Order: sequence, then structure tokens, then C-alpha cells
Amino acid sequence: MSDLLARVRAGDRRALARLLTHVENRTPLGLAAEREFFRQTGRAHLVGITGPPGAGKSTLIAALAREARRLGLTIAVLAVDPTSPITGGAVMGDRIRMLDIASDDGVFVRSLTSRGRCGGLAPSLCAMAHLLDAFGFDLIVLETVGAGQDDVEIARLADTTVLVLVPGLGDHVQALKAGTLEIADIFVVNKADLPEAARVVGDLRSLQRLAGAASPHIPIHATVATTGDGVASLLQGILDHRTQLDATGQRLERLQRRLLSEVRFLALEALEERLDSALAALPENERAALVTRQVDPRTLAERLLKGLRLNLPLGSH
Ligand SMILES: Nc1nc2c(ncn2[C@@H]2O[C@H](COP(=O)(O)OP(=O)(O)OP(=O)(O)O)[C@@H](O)[C@H]2O)c(=O)[nH]1
Ligand SMILES: [Mg+2]
Repeated sequence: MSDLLARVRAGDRRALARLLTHVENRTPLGLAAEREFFRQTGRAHLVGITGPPGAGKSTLIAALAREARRLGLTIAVLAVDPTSPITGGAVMGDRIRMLDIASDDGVFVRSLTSRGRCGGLAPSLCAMAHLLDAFGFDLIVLETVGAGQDDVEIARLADTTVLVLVPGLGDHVQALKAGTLEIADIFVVNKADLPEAARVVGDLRSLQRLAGAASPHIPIHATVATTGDGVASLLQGILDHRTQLDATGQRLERLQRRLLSEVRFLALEALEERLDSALAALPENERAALVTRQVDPRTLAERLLKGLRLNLPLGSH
């Protein structure tokens, strides 16, 4: 089995694909690989692409991959595909297969579904991204649907977070203001071939004006992912952001924050599991005591916590 690790170390892409599955499923080999390859990470630039369902994220990433190859950069994509029939969204692999880069060794694509997964999505994404980083990809792109808090957290796992908006969201730009807009380093207004696109750009501009001079200026790129219009400039924007992070020392700051949130995800997940099994094992008389008001929830919660011994191993060493 460690043969697989050796093949990955030697740059074998098929071995990489297999090892990623081990990492995703958290098999003992996957966990061992996670620990082993971590030291070799830290070179890749992580780009999070998030936005509402059907915004064209996968199409855009495929177009970005093609541009990246033109510049000689290798690129790996981790897509959390909702495989939703409503949005007309196709899985990432299909988007890539439509392009001439499908058989290019410098492009690697993996889709994850949230269905039937073990553990949370974010820790798996982090672990898989680390492996791709260690393998040597220059860019690692994470596609997530920006709908809930989880996605905001996933977006925080990137060096550069790109928020994709599209015309036809109504007052969506306003609605997004609260959570998602703050995480963006770059705005993309995709489907710029549609008539309403200029309005979305305008909305974003006025939102920025309202936010005032104190808040960071966030570049806005208009793209047509289906034709590739504006995509070269978007890639340049992403690379410029990277340069800027390096120049201001923010890259290390973000890296530390990102790794700490990874630690938090893992610890929280283990805690939750532990708590859930303690709850499941709660004797019937204690459950009944709650209902009969002999014990209050707070006291019982304290008792549960006391009972938890927190030396939790997170997989094999
Ligand atoms: N008119 C127009 N259509 C686009 C553009 N980009 C993507 N689309 C179309 O929008 C639909 C959804 O594209 P996807 O790339 O699958 O969108 P997505 O955001 O990845 O979708 P989910 O992963 O399901 O959230 C497809 O039919 C695309 O062809 C664009 O720039 N202009
Ligand atoms: Mg998609």
C-alpha cells in the first residue's frame, strides 16, 4: 500500500487520483498520507470560486484552466458539485471534457458530492487540497456553491476568494451583502452577454461606494465563461492578488488563519461525534429526569461535558 504513496511521490497521476479517494474516505492509508505529505505543502495558490447555483462557476473554471495552461501553469480543481438538475449545471469533469485541455497532464479535476460522505466537507477539501499542493500543482481551485454559512467557511480556506454573481438575481446583490460580499477578494459578474449584467456591475460599484474609502477596493471582472471573454484578465487579477498578498505579508497571515480553521474543523468534528455518542448512550432514567423536571438541560449538559475525556485521536498515526 505504501507503494501507492511512492508512486504519488514519483508524480504518477493515476496514483494521485486513487490516493485522493483514500484521503476523501479517510481510510487509514488516506490519513497516513495526509500526515506524510503535509510537510511538502505551501507552494500552491488556492483559489476559491463561489457563487449561487448555476452562476457558471464550473464553466468559468474550465475557461480559467485553459488560460492557466496558456501561461504554463498547472491547475487542479476540486469541485463540490451539487449535481442539481434545476440549475442546468453540469459536473466539473464534463465542462473540462468539452475543452481541448481534457487530456492535458497539467490539468486535474476531481468532483466531490456531499452525499454519503464521511465527516464534514471542509476537512476533506482541505486534506485533498494539501495533497494536490504537495503533488506540485501551481493553482488549486475550489468550486463551492455560495448559499450557506458552510460555503462562506469553505471560501475562507482559499488564498484568493472569487465571488461569482450573475444577472437575474433580482436584489440578490443586496441580500448577499451581509455575509458573502465580505469574503470576496475579487468579484466576477459572469454571463456578461446578458443585458442585465451592466446593472449588476453598477450595483456592486455603488455598494462599494457606500462601504466607503476605508474598506478595501475589490476589483470587478465581467466575464462570459462560455466564450472565454474576460477570463484572461480574471486570471491575471487572481495572480495580481497573489503578488499583492506576498508583498504585504498577508499570505502568511492568511495561511495561518486557514490552517487554524482547519484545526478547528477537525477538532469540532471529533467533539461533535463524541458528544453525539454520549447523548445516545444517556441512560433512560436521565432522559426521563429531564422530562419530569428533576434535572435541567444546563446541568445535564455540564454532566455530559465532564464525562467527555478529551484526548481524542483523529485517525491513525
Ligand atoms: N449566457 C451565458 N451562459 C453561461 C455563461 N457561463 C455559463 N453559462 C451557462 O450557465 C449554466 C450553468 O453553468 P455551470 O458552469 O454549470 O454553473 P455552476 O455555477 O457551476 O452551476 P452549479 O455547479 O450547479 O451551481 C450552463 O448552461 C452554462 O452553459 C455565460 O457567460 N453566459
Ligand atoms: Mg458547477
